[in-house]
Amino acid sequence: MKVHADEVRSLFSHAMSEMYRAEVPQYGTLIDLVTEVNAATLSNDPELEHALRRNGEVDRLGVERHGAIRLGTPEELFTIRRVFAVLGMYPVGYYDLSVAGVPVHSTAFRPVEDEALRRNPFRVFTSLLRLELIEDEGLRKEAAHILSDRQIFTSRALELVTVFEAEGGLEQAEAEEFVLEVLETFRWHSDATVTLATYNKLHGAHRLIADVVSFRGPHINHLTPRTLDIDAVQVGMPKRGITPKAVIEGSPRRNCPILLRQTSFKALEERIEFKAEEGGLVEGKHTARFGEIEQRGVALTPKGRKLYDELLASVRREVQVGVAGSHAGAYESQLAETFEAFPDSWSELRDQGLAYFRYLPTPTGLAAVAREKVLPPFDQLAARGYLHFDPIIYEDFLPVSAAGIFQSNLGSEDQQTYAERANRQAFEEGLGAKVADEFDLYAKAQQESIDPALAQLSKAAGKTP
Ligand code: OOG
Ligand code: NI
Repeated sequence: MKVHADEVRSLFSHAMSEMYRAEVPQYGTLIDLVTEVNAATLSNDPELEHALRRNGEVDRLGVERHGAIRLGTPEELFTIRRVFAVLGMYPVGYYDLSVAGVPVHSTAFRPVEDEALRRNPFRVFTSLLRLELIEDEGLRKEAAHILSDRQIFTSRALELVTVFEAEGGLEQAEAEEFVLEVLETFRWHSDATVTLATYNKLHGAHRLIADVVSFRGPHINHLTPRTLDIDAVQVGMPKRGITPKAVIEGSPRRNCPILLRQTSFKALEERIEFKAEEGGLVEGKHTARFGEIEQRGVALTPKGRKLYDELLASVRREVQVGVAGSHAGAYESQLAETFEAFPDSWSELRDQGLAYFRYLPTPTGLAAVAREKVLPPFDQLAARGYLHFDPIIYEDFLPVSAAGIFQSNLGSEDQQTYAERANRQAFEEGLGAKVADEFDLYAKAQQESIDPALAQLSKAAGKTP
């Protein structure tokens, strides 16, 4: 019998978490802190606990996390899409980070169906290096040559992808083997494939280029658990010896969380063995891996997102936070003040069409329509208490936040700008598929809750829907 992709993804996300915990001790500390904060938040807020339970989110909370990798070539991107498909993960969204001085563009591989998201929402933010943004032609060619020589997937992983594609699934033993094989692609290597001199040249062009080109594979650079109270975790981190970045990315703290708030802590500095020009090995260091936490809120409609983007842009025009954290206080007060313009109750967010919700008929509503034998128009149902609505959680990423996360781990010396901008078409050509539109997915999830809710109410009213 074939194993369900959701099951393979759960095995995989668990294996990744174990690997990362063994490799990066601070990740384990962070997981413990997040687990404590989440338990405390749920016990202090029974209403939140009920809402999460209705939405099937309580169970996924403990296993929920995202990771990130950076790939070197379009061929790697093409193959990773096939690998993630075995795990029930598909590319959603296009993120252009070149505007923020990071020479990559990205997508997020994630489950897309409600049921799959409930089982395990594991996501991987996947970036592709844009070598065309390296100005020095010699270096660009050298980097391309180094990358063309590497194979980031094991041959058995590739075989099993082919089996999956031919047979529409993997058997249990194959699935377990696949997870172990794919783990190899994400593993850290403390030995570089290049000389220290080449590493330094690549590093001079951009630290990220050195990170992608100098190693055998796209090591996972962070794994991020989801917290229900990011402010509490931010405050709790220093007490456990972890220093977070100066400000939390995203909206300010609100009653009704929107989109995504994130914070990270600095990469470890790790010892690396480089090849020596004269043969043998030479020791150096490299920083790539870091920690991050996130709090997820309601998915916004295009109208809501436009408002969010405008408010955030205005704050960032007013106050720029330095890499070392200067002006962090001013930024936070400006953010709080500016976001007062963003409605902060579920009913306003819904009435103004700013966010997506999942609907359920209420017992009151079912009883009332059964008595009255009529079904009031849709837009009156929530106001009358016939329909209950819960926020649909944002499952994606935010380019401005992602740029802030990249930058906080790169350091000031790497701030630069690139003339060339988004190139979604080239990205999708490499990927070998179109990326899904996140708004379409949320609108569909909302509609898929409205349809059965209305059918139930119609049935209670004695009408055929
Ligand atoms: C990815 C940074 C972006 C997020 O959560 O927005 C990211 C990277 O550093 O490779 O992970
Ligand atoms: Ni992240």
